[in-house]
Amino acid sequence: MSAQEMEKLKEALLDLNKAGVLEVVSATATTADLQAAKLAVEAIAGALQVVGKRFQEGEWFLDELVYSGEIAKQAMEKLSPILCDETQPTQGCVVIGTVFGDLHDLGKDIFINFATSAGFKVIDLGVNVSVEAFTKAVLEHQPVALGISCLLTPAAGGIPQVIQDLVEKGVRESLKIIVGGAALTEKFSLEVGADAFAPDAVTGTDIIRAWSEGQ
Ligand code: B1M
Repeated sequence: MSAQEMEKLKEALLDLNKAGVLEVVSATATTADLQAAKLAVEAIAGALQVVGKRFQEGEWFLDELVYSGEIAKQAMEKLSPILCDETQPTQGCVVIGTVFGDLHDLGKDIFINFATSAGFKVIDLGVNVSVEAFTKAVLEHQPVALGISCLLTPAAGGIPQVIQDLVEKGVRESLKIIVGGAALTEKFSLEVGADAFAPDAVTGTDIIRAWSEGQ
């Protein structure tokens, strides 16, 4: 995908031009080129940064926020099969979900695609995941790592609650915990007891790969 095509994709999303976005990603998907798909994801994520800024500054309202999210989700669904190469040898299991109170899933799903491509079996708990559901999945699947995504500052307090529950159930020491998402910082993540903060899906995948390999 050329810089021009990336710009076209970004502009189409910022114009809320769903047909234009899907046209570019469909063309990318037919090439089955992993690098091009990654660049398309980068363009979509870049556009969503601008959406967030427009929303924050009162230039755009909830309608636009919702619709841009829907377009991005449909675009990601087209790119997902390329990003999600399941032919790699297995690296173990990871359980992933978005914290309770938070419905954002685009970043989590990108991380899942990358982790799956790196050979992990991913148990996706979805969004708005309760403390009990996180703990139940950890007990059931005994993953190498638990991943928690969080984009809403008011929901971030749910993360230490999950970690505390794992401590109380005696399973905290048996797994690593990675957190990511726009509402979090490395400082907060480590303070609440996570083992790592991932600023992006690629870094997150590198971290869980290192854990899986015993580093
Ligand atoms: Co909302 N939203 N939203 N939103 N939304 C944000 C997050 C916000 C920053 C916008 C803003 O005001 N600037 C703001 C949160 C402010 C805050 O608390 N800090 C906000 C708000 C306020 C809200 C509502 C409250 C709006 C309202 O109703 N008044 C509401 C909340 C609903 C709820 O969750 N209870 C709401 C709703 C929505 C939509 C549903 C409309 C839609 C989500 C669609 C969806 O996800 N299916 C939406 C969208 C699209 C956004 C923005 C514009 C884009 C988010 C996104 O998908 N980014 C966002 C603005 C922003 O983020 N700057 C915003 C692209 C994505 C690829 O990035 O998720 O950061 P990200 O993921 C990255 C990394 O962070 C990392 O990897 C990804 C790829 O590299 N990563 C991980 C993420 N999770 C990871 C987990 C890992 C590892 C890496 O390990 C486990």
